[in-house]
Amino acid sequence: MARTKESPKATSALGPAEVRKMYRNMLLARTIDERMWTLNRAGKAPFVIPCRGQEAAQVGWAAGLRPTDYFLPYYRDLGVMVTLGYTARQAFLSLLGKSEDVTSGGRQMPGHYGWEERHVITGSSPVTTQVLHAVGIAYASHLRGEDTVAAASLGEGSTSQGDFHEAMNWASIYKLPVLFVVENNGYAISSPQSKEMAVQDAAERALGYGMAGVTVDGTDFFACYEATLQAAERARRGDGPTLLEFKMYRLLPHSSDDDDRTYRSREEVEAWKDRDPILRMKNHVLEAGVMTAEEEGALRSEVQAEVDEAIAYAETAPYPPVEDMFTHVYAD
Ligand SMILES: Cc1ncc(C[n+]2csc(CCOP(=O)(O)OP(=O)(O)O)c2C)c(N)n1
Ligand SMILES: [Mg+2]
Repeated sequence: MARTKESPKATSALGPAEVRKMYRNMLLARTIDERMWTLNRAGKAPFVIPCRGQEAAQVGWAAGLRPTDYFLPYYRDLGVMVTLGYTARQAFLSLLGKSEDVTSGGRQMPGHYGWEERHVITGSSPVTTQVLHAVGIAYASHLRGEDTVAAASLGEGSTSQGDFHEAMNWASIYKLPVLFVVENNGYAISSPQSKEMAVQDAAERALGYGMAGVTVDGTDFFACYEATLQAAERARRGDGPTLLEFKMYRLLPHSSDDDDRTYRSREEVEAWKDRDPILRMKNHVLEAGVMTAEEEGALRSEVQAEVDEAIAYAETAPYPPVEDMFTHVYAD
């Protein structure tokens, strides 16, 4: 029933090559995100749900798990997908609804991630349904005696849904290997946290269910990664689920259809840019000598080139054939 606040750590078991890889994942997610926004503003992509500001937590929690585990990400989790091997090409094929899209063959809305090969379970548009699915998957793993963890992520606003409480209750009673990953970005569209819950930290909700809850600086990759490793270890030992709360800030509007100027000041948004996770990780890799400034610049160019190529590929890729419209919709 531990509840702790973990301080950011700059050290971890990761070697320099792995840290570089994690930074690359964060940069790739950010660069894809930026270009998706541009495509939307140019009228080429109908809907974008940005991840900007949440990359440290997303890459951190995905990297803290194993490929054999089960992933139930939510719509903002591009960083999770990139860490699982999702390429820039795949991201833009999905955004533009092309037939090669691995998440659904161009059927799902953008941000509704699914990838059978990597154990990513497709999500529904009603928020929080994925946490119940994670508990069911963990229960099945437990019955089969498998050593796997199911991790579901959600926003802090979604922790006020009934589904979340039913899922935590059941998972804790049966000590199931589940991680409830809360990406707390301070808002549920226009509602600030103070109008979503009467507690300071969403992790406090774990106490009522007799399970572990930790609050972590979600802008610090290392803190997120380490906290996930610890929670996964607890789950695999049979010591039950953990509610991981990563605190961060959504640097962009909720979606490409939202105007955040109506509910938050520009000063507030600007102030959070000092804790931009990409900036923090960049400072770390330079200060720790993981990369030189030249190498860091070259990495950025490499990622930009990958994204340019991916957009060109996805724009010319074919749409699904019309005769596929009802596949998977009705039983034959
Ligand atoms: C059950 C349900 N209610 C409302 C919505 C509309 N909706 C979509 S996202 C969202 C905000 C969720 O906020 P939060 O959980 O904090 O995640 P964030 O978008 O901030 O990452 C809402 C209300 C929905 N999709 N499903
Ligand atoms: Mg939120």
